[in-house]
Amino acid sequence: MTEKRTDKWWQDAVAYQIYPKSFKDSNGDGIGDLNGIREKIGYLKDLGVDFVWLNPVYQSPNVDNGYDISDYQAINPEFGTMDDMTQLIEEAHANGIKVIMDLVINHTSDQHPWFLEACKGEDNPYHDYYIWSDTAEKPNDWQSIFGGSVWEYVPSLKKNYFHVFAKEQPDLNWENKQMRESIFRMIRWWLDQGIDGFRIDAISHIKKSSWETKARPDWPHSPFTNVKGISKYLKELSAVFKEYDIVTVGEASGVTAEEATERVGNDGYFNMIFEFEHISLWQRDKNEAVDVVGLKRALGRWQRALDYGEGWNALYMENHDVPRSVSVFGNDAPQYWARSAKALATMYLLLQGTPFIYQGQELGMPNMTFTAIDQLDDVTAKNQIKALLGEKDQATKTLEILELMSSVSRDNSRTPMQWDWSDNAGFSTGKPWMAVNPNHKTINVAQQIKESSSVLNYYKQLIKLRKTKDVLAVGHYEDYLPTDEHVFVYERFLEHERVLVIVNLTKESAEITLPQTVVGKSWSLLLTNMEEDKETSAVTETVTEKMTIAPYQALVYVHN
Ligand code: TEU
Ligand code: CA
Repeated sequence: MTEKRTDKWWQDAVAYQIYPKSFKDSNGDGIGDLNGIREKIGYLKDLGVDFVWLNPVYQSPNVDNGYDISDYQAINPEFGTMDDMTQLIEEAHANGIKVIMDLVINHTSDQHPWFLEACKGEDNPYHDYYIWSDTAEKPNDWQSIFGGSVWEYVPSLKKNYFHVFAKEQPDLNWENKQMRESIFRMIRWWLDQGIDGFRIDAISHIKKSSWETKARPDWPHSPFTNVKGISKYLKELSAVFKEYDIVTVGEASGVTAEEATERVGNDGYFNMIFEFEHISLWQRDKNEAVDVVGLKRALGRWQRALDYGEGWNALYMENHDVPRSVSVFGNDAPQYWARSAKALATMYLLLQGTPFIYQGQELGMPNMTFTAIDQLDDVTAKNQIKALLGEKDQATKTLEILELMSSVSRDNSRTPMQWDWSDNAGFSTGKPWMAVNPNHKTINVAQQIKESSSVLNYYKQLIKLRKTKDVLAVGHYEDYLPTDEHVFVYERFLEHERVLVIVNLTKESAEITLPQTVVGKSWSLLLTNMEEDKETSAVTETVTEKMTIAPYQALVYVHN
């Protein structure tokens, strides 16, 4: 009699993010495509996910892998056709999987017809679809997120246009009503194709400050991130969304937990947002130890802020913009690789919110070891490499750059999905557009399906657990031991149901002392990532006041 405690399907759902270019190639050209995704619907169903988010598949010159759109209402031929898209939606739906798409509306490609028109002259009706300086002079020294000035000069117009990202990604002018109407028409058109919602790209940046505003010293992007007045546009956008029964997830960099309810509360603009606090804790250097206290503080703050119906969290540890979580937050050394991948999964998949799994994360795919500069593809990696190569002599510099890129580049998460042991990891019969990680010989889907204790099978267990226990879907959140530097301890509770999660996020074994509110209850072990050690004393079947938690050990207990 598991009566669902929520009427919102997406609160009970698990999402899976697909980076189409690297997921599955169906026709041997080395590029993943829509028909490749169709081939893998069975895999997704078996994993237990309820909806997929596709990174952009629209027409694009691919300066930023599809985030530079030249036609919103066309599929990039390298991914297939509109018919393939329709088929994909139909087949996914037939298998109980919904499909959401990426909505990139802060900017277009510089090859979009609107921008080509805009450059023809000030009288052109599309000129004001973009943002221009009054004169040849750059209005300020704001720095773009991808490096360099936000301004790019157009000689024929003797003016500059504004871009938050690459110069090939001119920002749309949200102050212009016609522009907004064009975007809203496009949104409705896609929703009428039967998709189930959107992940909304870079939405924090659609409003810009007045040109004389100074960037905050600690935050160069402050003049164009969550600027006062943005609500007007978010409200209009959400009114369009509300015409449909869909799910919306905003990519909300810079939004704090305190501000979140305005975005995702009952009258919010989105159903959920991707916050950046926890993920920003370590993008810099992999040698930096994980700040467990900081991670707990960030995640706990978001859990509490949106609990009790205040809003809803989107939970994630990876996406196409960040290196692999097992290498950054976990530990990809052989003895800890699988265990730490499972520890991270336990830690975030049982929080309150809708979990997003990024392709390959469910295998514990680690970062890539790049061995040649031309293996790197990402526009930001290339910019960074160009700047670094300028400095020292080439040979020594190259090695340093490769080492750096192997830990920080967005390309780490964009290597092809590892389906099997074969040469191209079962991703393609042709030459993959991007180097396959050599570790696919041991880390791949085929292998992990066979092994009962694999990371993949552990993910399946966690997903199943979320689905069978109401307390994990909608229960409240409470954490303990906030200052403990190794272990994350939290509880989910709903009326009489209680689940206790204990995860050591470090490579040191840790002693913890649990509070009486926890110890006073009787608990039994529901799940652990050290199943194989159950016979030994490493895993305790019940909760005691003093516990020793092994490196990267995860324990999930249920109150009897
Ligand atoms: O990323 C957006 C992004 O990186 C910023 O929103 C973020 O604000 C910044 O890191 C904080 O300073 C999205 C896509 O996910 C990414 O792949 C694209 O490259 C980018 O937008 C441009 O479309
Ligand atoms: Ca292909």
